[in-house]
Amino acid sequence: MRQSHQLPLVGLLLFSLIPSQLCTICEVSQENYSCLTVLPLLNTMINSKYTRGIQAANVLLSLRLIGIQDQSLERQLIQEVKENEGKKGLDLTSGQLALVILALGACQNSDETITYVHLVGQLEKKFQEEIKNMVTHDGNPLTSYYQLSLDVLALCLFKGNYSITEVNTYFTPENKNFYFGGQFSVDTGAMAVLALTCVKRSIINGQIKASEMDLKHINNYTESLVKKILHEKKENGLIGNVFSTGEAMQALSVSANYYNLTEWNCEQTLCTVLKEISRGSFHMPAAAAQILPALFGKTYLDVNNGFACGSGSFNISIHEPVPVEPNSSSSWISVNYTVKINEMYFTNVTVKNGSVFLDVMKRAQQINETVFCFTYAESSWGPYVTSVQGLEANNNNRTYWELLSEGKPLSQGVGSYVVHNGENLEVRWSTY
Ligand code: CBY
Repeated sequence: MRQSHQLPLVGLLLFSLIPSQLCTICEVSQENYSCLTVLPLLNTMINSKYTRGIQAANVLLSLRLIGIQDQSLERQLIQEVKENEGKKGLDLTSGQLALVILALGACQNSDETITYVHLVGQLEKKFQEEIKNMVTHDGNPLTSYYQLSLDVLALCLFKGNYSITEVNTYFTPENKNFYFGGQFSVDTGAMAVLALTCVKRSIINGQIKASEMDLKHINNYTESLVKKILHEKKENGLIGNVFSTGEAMQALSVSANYYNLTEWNCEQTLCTVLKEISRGSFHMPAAAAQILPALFGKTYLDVNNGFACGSGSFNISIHEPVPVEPNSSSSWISVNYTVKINEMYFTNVTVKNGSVFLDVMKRAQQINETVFCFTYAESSWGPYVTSVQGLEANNNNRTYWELLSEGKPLSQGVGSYVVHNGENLEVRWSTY
C-alpha cells in the first residue's frame, strides 16, 4: 500500500534521469532501465479509474507479458467475466472477449488455461456474428476490424475454430474496414498483421490445414499491410500517431522479413516514445497498456510462449487511487462550440482553465438542452460520445460523432482533450 504513494514521485525523479543511451537499443532492458521508464506507466495502468471491470483485460495482458503479477486485478477480471456469464449470454463485444481470453491465458501453464476453454467457444460464436453482420450490412462488422483481428488472434493462439477461407475473404488490405474516412488505421492494420502472422505460423507448423494458395494470400496480405503501416511512419519515428505506435512496433517486430531493415529505424521510434512517456502522453491506462509490451520487445504473439513471457521478477499490488490534484488556478476561459449535422448549432461557453472537451459539452447542454443534449458511454479510452441531439452513432451505417478543433480531427477523446482559450471546437455528424 505504502508503495503506491511513492510511485509517482519515484517515477518522476527517476524519469528526469533517463540516460540518452536508452535509445541505442530497441528495447528497454529489464535489468537496467525498466524502472525508469515503466514506473509512470504502471502507476497509470494500475491506479486509474478506467482499469475497472472488463477494461482491466488490456492492462492485465500487458502486465503478464512483461512478467508482472497483479492478483487483485486478476481476481477483479475473473469476477467480471463470471458476472457477465450470469447474464443471458456474454454481454461483451467480440474484441473485449478476445482480450479477456488473451489476458487470462497469457503466460499461464496449460492447466490454468483449461479453465477458460469455454470462453474460446463463446468467442467462436461472436466472431461468426461479426461475419454475419458484414453479410447483412454492406460489409460492416458489429464492431470494428481492430476487434475482428483480436478475435482471430485469440482463436488462433488458444486453438479455437476459425476458417482460413473467411480470414482470406475478409482480411484483404483493400477492405474498407482498414480505413476511417479514407485514412489507413495503423492500429487496425497492426492488429491484423499480428493475427495473420499467428495464422501463418499455425499453417506452417501444421496446427491448421490450408492450401498453398491460402498461405500465399496470407503472405501477400501481411506484406501489403506492413507496407501501409510503414507508409504512416512520421519523421520523428512515430507510426500513425503516438497511440498507434506501440502496436505498430509489435506488428513490425513479427514481420521483419516483409520489409527491408533500412525502412524502419526502431531505435528512433523507441526514443520518441520514451520522450512521449515523459511528457505524460500515456496517462490513460489503455494507452499505457498498448505501449508497454513493445518497450520490452514483447508482442501479443508471445502470450502462449512460456519462454518469451517476462521473467516475473516484479510482484506488485498497488490499488490506491492517485488523488486528482484540484485545479489550483481558478481562472476561466471561453471557447466556441459547434454541433454540426447539416446545420450548424453554435454557442460560446465559459469553462474553468484546464477543462476537457466533455466539460464544454456539459456546459453547452446546460445552456440549451434541446440543441446540445448528448449521451456518452465509458470505454477503455474514456468517454465515447454516442449521441447528440438524440442522433445516435451506428456501426451498421458507419456513422459517428467526430471531434474536431479548428476544423481538424482530434487524436484524443472528450475525456482527455484539454481545451484552450478562444478555441473553436466542433462535434460533427460524420461517416467513417
Ligand atoms: N477497440 C476498438 O474497437 C477501437 C479500435 C480503434 C481502431 C482504436 C481507435 C484503436 C486502439 N488502439 O484501440 C478505433 N479507434 C475505432 C474502431 C473507432 C471507431 C469506433 C466505432 C467502431 N466501428 O468500433 C470510430 C467511430 C471510427 C472511432 N474510433 C472514433 C473515434 C473518435 C471518437 C469520438 C467520440 N464520438 O467520442 C476519436 C476521438 C477521433 C475523432 N477525432 O473524432 C477517436 N476515435 C480516437 C481519437 C481514437 C484514439 C484514442 C486516443 C486517445 N488518447 O484517446 C485511438 C487509440 C482509438 C481508440 N480512437 Co477511435 C486511435 C488512435 O489515435 N491511435 C476494441 C476494444 C476491445 O479495445
